[in-house]
Amino acid sequence: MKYSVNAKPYEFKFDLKKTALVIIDMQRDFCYEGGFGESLGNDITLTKSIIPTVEKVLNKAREMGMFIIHTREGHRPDLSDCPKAKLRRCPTIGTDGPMGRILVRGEYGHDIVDELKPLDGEPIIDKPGKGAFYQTDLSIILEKEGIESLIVCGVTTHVCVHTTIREANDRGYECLMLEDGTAAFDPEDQIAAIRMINQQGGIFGWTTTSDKLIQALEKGE
Ligand code: TIU
Repeated sequence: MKYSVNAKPYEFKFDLKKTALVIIDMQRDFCYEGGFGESLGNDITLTKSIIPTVEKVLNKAREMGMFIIHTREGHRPDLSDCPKAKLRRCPTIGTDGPMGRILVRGEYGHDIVDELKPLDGEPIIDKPGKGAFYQTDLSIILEKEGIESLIVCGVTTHVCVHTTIREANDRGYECLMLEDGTAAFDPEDQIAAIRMINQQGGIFGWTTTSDKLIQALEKGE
């Protein structure tokens, strides 16, 4: 079944069977007080605020039978997969916080927020970097499923969402980013990040809103 979404810079067309919803790093570490995001000096109000929107999209995608992928940024407990250069600029990684050790796999803060908890059969990609393709098995999973298009939401727009879309674009995937299903800590970064995707005729892909996507899914082509 084919669908067409009103998007920028023009209509985004996709085949449901060849499309994955990719939810980037909706972890407590980025959405709650005392996590990684806050430890870097950010206000997490905006990242937390998109949880209901992402939940609405996730529920619709599940209802439609879309392939769903969740990602988490984080490291092994011994931090052996955390580059020294990353640790130098993010020295809170691995330190104790109110949700456990910051950005460490297996800790409460590292996991995905309750509202967006993955279901059995929805792959979780644990990634050591910002991009979801780097040092992960995401490519293998997408190829095996015959995926050609990605609908991307999550946090943060200008960092992990952008890096993943840029990696995906270079690998030949068509990406639609949800403007209200993504968030940056600073609204100025959000505006710039959206423009950087859909500018120049869609240099990295398309952007739209969750309502427009849901409308398109309800209508069909
Ligand atoms: N710092 C920041 O904006 N983001 C990250 O470090 N990781 C993700 O975006 N997930």
